[in-house]
Amino acid sequence: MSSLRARMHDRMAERARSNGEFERAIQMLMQANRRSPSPERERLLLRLRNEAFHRLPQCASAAWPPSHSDRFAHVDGVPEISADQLSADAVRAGVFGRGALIVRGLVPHHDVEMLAADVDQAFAAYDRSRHGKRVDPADPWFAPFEISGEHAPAEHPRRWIRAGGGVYAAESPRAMFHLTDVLERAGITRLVETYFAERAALSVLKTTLRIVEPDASVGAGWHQDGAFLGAGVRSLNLWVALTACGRHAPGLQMVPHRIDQLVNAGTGGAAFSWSVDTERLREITGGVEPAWLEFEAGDVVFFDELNLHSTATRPGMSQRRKAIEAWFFAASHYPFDRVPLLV
Ligand SMILES: O=C(O)CCC(=O)C(=O)O
Repeated sequence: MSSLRARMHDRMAERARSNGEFERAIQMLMQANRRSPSPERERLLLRLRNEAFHRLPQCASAAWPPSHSDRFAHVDGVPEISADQLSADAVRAGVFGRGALIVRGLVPHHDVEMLAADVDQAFAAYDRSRHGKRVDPADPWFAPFEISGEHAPAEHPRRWIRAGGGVYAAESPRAMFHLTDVLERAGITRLVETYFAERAALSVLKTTLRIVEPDASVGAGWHQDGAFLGAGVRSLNLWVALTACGRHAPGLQMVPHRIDQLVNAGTGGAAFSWSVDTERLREITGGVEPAWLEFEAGDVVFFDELNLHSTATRPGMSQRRKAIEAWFFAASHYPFDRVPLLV
């Protein structure tokens, strides 16, 4: 019965696609896949999301930075709210007023369990591949997302990402299907559009499944993601903890105030061209200790390309941490080399 219904939705998707109705085709395929998951359909969904982005009608972008309340002005550290207090204004007030906003318990327990298991599957499938070349075409957990055209990178960065404890979510079609489904069901996709006041896209080359080992040093540099993305983008990262972290497993550290521009990176003793050394960090924070964040599975933190943060490890940690960073961009200011997927 469910595969009959799925086939009906597949046919409706095919018709919508041939009429140029990409977004309807995506909705039909999502419905079909909820009933009867298929690796081919999950790969098709990724291609359609990319095509649908390029067919969006041009529309005026909203005034930026957006206006917001100052509800967190007197909070110490990174402000936090519970899931039932979440609104686009709260995210704007957190991100533009204080650099970030933590939302406790936003992703329901069963979705967290599913996404955490997806991360393991995606890493295992990637590691079974030959450096990113798929060995099993029927494997839903790893399928290279090949990028062609003027924005194609000279070398696909997936190996570098894997070495740093990441696998691109879009290279794990089943995980990406689950992620987009969770975001839609939890109302996060709609919230992000309200935040930008326009359509939003996730990025193939930024949205990452992460496993951080207790003694991780890779990726531990203080950085703003704008150092990779360039100036002038409109981004929002939804960082989701899939396991408890900050005490026994690596969490995040953050500068708990808004920084309005890209700071000079790669200076002094900085380990990377994109990272900031502790001396520069002290100048930026005025000597105030950055916030050390602790999360339970299902907690999230929203921040953008100007937030200065670092993976947080300390001696004696004994557990690994799983997380997803899901980078959204406003359609009108998309950094095209990051490869868009309409949500
Ligand atoms: O998960 C981490 O430890 C690093 C996350 C990060 O740097 C980011 O989301 O930009």
